[in-house]
Amino acid sequence: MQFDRKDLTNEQLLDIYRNLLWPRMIEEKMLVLLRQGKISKWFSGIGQEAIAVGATMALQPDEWIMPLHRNLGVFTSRNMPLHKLFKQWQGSKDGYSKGRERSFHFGNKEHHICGMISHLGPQLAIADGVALAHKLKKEKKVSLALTGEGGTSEGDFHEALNVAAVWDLPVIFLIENNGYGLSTPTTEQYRCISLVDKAKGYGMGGVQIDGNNVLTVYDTIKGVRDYCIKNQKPYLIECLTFRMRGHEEASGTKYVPPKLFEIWELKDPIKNFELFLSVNHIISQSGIDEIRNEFKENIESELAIGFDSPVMVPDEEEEMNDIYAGHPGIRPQSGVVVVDNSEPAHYLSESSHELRLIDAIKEALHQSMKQHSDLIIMGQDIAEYGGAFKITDGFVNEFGKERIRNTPICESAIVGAALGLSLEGYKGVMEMQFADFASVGFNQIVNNLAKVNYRWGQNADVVIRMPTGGGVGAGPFHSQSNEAWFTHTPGLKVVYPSTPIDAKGLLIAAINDPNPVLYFEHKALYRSISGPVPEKYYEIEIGKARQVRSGNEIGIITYGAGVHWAEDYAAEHPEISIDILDLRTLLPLDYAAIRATVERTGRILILHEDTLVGGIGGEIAAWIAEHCFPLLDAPVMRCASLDTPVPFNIELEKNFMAKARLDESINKLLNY
Ligand SMILES: Cc1ncc(C[n+]2csc(CCOP(=O)(O)OP(=O)(O)O)c2C)c(N)n1
Repeated sequence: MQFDRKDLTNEQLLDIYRNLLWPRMIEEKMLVLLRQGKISKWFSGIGQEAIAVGATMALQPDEWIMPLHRNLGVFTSRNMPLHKLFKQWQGSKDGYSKGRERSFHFGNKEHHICGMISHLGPQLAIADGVALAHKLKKEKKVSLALTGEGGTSEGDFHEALNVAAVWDLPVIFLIENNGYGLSTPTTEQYRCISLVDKAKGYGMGGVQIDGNNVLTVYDTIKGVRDYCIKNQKPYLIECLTFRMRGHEEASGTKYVPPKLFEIWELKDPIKNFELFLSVNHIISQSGIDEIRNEFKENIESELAIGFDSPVMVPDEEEEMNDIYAGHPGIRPQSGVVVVDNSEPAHYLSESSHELRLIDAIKEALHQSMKQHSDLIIMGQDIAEYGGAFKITDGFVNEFGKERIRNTPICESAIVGAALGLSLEGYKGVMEMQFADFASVGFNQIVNNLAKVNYRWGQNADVVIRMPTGGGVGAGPFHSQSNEAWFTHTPGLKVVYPSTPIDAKGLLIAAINDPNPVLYFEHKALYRSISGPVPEKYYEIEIGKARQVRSGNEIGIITYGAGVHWAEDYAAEHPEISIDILDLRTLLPLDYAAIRATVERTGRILILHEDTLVGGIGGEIAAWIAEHCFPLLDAPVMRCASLDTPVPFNIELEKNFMAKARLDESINKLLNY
């Protein structure tokens, strides 16, 4: 192996050597502990250390890295103490994730390491968001995301590279091509000759290098870093290497021809570098022995601390509280919503104007853009075109293209980028063109945004606007009520206003909230519902329902279009005393308000446009049955849409809608 030291001093070369050897020696020890049953799963990076170490050393310590499961060298080169890493691998409370995450699936803000989720590819787009933040702040920094060659087959790889290229983001995408993705060889993973050829397709530069030569990796990444910063462009690097052990230790290597191990053993990154240092008299054999002995002792003393963790005593309150950043969680068991919003509702007085729901949303966004100079809005066609529903019409002229960002059709990458913006302290609002399309950003929403605060204490300051609902003859993929996909996911907040005053106040609150909020806006209500809206900037508290109407014969608990159906029904049937509760927030639910509605009426109908099975109505019904049973005069009933996709034909759609069965449901409940 040829090493070119360029202008590196002996001290620098020795520093690289120490950084390279340290994760190898840690791993060798871990493999022993694994065999002794003292640690669980282990993904080996043996033979690939030059990539993680060279890359990390080529960056500044405050530049974010998005590593994966084999990248111990990233964590060690960022000087994370072994005892704490070991506590992390043991699942101890005093590790990096309070025992909530396994192996390398954790991040740490202080070390600028973003924790992976198991799905691999989602790491890449987070790097886009971080790089966007650097670009907006005009900082001379890059972000660096790693992927295996297997991960390049994921849609997330394509989306992240495409967005970085289109937005001219200084991101380094680093492929570790180690020959196998679990048991799958490269021949069954891709058809191009070299993965780096893909760079051309995205309109970015790329280079393929020897990933086992630490000086090549270090020097290339230093150069690429300069290029990305100077030219404000992304770059793709393919590092050729080999996975010297099984995918994880239990899975073996039977499918790998033994010859390959022999070939790659000769290319071992550490042995070769050691030889280079010796031959060039940069280190002597006794110098090598000294370092190895020092590391051996360090490992033992660090492990002694690492093993010394208190026994895990689960603290339910802490578990619940860490779901959300900055806000205590909810405890459905007690039925009490705990929110730390002490500000009184100060929005009712003072001057107001009549706005349609759509205009109230626009006003909330507009005022928020003025309030938060670090708020970025992203979505398809939202800039010059003004968005599919024209909500951001005119924004680009006022706030500029940097903050009002048209996106390629890459929902997953944009959600990931929004998370990346959060890592650098920005707020992101993403407009899904239609709520239906959240399905292609689903993984990033439910696995990254929702879980990141609980997993390693990084908040996701992201609002996703979800134009939702049917009644407009738009067929199965532009009409869905998919809020229940998200209400089942701890860590998200789900908000669903039905009136202009709430739409504005809840959107402002969602943007101010440091947590990921799915904000549903019903398309059929956009222009059909108007009402008075205070002109000033105000919040409506997330997690608080609104009593729309007071009654004592029947209580309708609903939200969105259901509120208007219920109000219309009540107006048409003055003979029935109907109480209506508009939930406004579906996660967390306002259990106190739900209970009060049961207390007032004893008969509850839950009404929603969403289909019946698995809808939020089932959850509310179960909660009432469990907690309010003595208050009931009849079983809780549900009125929901048919359990079919949303049909296109207007008559079919009308029949699909819950509204078609409202009268029947109310009569059934009243006559029970
Ligand atoms: C979306 C997804 N599909 C499948 C898996 C299971 N899985 C975990 S790692 C892995 C192989 C990854 O191969 P590669 O990207 O080349 O990285 P390597 O493990 O070789 O470092 C697979 C299939 C996963 N974690 N996520």
